[in-house]
Amino acid sequence: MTTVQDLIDRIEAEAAADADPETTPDVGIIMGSDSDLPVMEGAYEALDELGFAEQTDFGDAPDARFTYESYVVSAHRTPELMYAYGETARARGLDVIIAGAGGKSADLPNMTASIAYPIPVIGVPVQEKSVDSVIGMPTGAPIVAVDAGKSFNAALSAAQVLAREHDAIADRLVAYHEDLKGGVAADSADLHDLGIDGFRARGEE
Ligand code: AIR
Repeated sequence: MTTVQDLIDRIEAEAAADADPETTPDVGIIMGSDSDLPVMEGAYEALDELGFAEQTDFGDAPDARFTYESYVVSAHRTPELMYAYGETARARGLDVIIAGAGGKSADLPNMTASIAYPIPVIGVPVQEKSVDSVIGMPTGAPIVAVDAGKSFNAALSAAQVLAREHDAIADRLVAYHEDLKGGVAADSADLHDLGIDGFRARGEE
């Protein structure tokens, strides 16, 4: 069975490999527990929608130019792994980290933000009660965060960070927003033109 030390050894070896940045994951998704997955799934959904591919083997990048990876990392159960992940983020070629945690002591995002600094960390409070512990950082120790459960938005924010360097991602973000606008326009016209009963019937078809 894989141990925490195995994972630390793995990511430290990857950090030492001096890999071509085009082959390393661009976004790292970490979460405090696999029980956070139902909430964190929005981040995967958004990245997939923007054309990112999942990289499951650091040494074997998928064909897609932009990629993400993910791990379960607990600030309290595996602090050594959290430290190693944050500390090696830059050397492993990550450009931005999305970190989600739940409960009242949701410390993975805020601690990772300090350890991985200056790599930006986008915190996802998995529950409403996690918001304060994710965003409550002292002056000089920044974190970017989304509202409780908004992992989809966290991924869009991560893409915005990458878009400063990569026009292709900026184009995908703009196209995504145009789609959203189109959806609202279609709903608006249907609500008006079909009337409320017709609009409800549309949803039942
Ligand atoms: N958590 C895990 N390690 C430290 C913290 N704060 C969080 C997880 C999850 C919650 O504790 O992010 O939201 C409960 O985890 P579990 O594994 O008991 O379901």
